[in-house]
Amino acid sequence: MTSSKQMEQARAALDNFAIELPSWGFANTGTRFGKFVQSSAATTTEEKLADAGAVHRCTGCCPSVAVHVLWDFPNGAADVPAVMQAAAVHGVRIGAINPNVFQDQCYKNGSFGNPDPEIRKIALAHCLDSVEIQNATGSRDLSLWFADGISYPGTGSIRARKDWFVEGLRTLHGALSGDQRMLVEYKPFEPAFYATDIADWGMSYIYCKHSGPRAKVLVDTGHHYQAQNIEQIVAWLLSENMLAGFHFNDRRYADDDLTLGCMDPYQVFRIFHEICYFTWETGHAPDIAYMVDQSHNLKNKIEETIQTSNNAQEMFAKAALVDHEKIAAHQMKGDLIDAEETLRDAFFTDVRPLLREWRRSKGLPEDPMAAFRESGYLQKAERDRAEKNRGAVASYA
Ligand code: PSV
Ligand code: MN
Repeated sequence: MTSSKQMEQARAALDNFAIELPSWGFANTGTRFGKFVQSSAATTTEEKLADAGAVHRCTGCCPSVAVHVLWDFPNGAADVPAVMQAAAVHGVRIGAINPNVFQDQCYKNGSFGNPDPEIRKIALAHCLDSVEIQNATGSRDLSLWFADGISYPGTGSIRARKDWFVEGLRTLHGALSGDQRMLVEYKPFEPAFYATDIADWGMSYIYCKHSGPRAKVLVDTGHHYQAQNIEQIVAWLLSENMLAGFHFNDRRYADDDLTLGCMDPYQVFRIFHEICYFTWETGHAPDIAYMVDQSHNLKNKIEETIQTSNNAQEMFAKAALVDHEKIAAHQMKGDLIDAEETLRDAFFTDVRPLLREWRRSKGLPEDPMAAFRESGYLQKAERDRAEKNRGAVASYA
């Protein structure tokens, strides 16, 4: 039986749970084999922000949008006023700034890890320009992902590349000020296939430690080997005060960019459980940017984003329902079955009535998907954008 204290815990958790949406999730993207163009997909940064605003209006839990510098700020800081204005019009904020040092031709052999010092300089300059954008937008987080690595044994010095990374990241860290943070994302595979320069959380952690106190780890749930215990990584990073953000998505085989929780909702729940357990034990919620990183080729992008935010809220509410006193006591006594059942009790509790009640209490639609469908937004977007999307080729796969 769920006690009223647990319900209160879940309501409070929802109050403080904001999910940041990726601007790139609203544009036509796809796989490297094919792109199925959606006539309603956003074709400009303004349209991406409008779509994010539509999601936030229905869900009330997605107030900010992560942006990718090359795709959303093609003219660098000069684009800031227009982007800020569009965000304000559509009722969202600009969130994490993502530099892009993986698409230009010069990055074939890497960016911060490139053996050519001239290319390393170009990559650093782009990241420093991104800090300028961060200053101008007031975004707290600079979110870094590097495609760097080598794809064939013997084709690069793993240690030299590490040293170049340390040098670049340290310099970049020095450009941050105020409350700004630098999030370092890891990924073991793709596009490098032999030795990625930031392949796992240990490497991210070490780079952060070399960089300075503003540098923390970002966990993208799709960036792990099969069967890796992500919640254990989360628990370790929490206990070291080194976890600053997530990129949420689900996967079956690799970095599949599927809807959060579609394959393994229990894993999402276990990740959130570590966070809620930590919050209960320490008396404070960790400072984590919960971001989505998904690109949808098949489902409608806006509806899918609503589905994702709903899944995230459901799993977070379930994790907040865990009876922490009880599970801690069972763990201390070695009551394995009772401890595990305490966790499972929360996971199997239907939180949908609680979510509906929470939404009502905030003046939000009880069913965000139905509200979005009733709004006619999608039909209008199709009408307005179909022509622009005809024959569109995605900018990123
Ligand atoms: C790379 O796979 C990644 O997860 C990084 O976060 C990028 O910024 C994002 O996807 C979009 O390409
Ligand atoms: Mn990511």
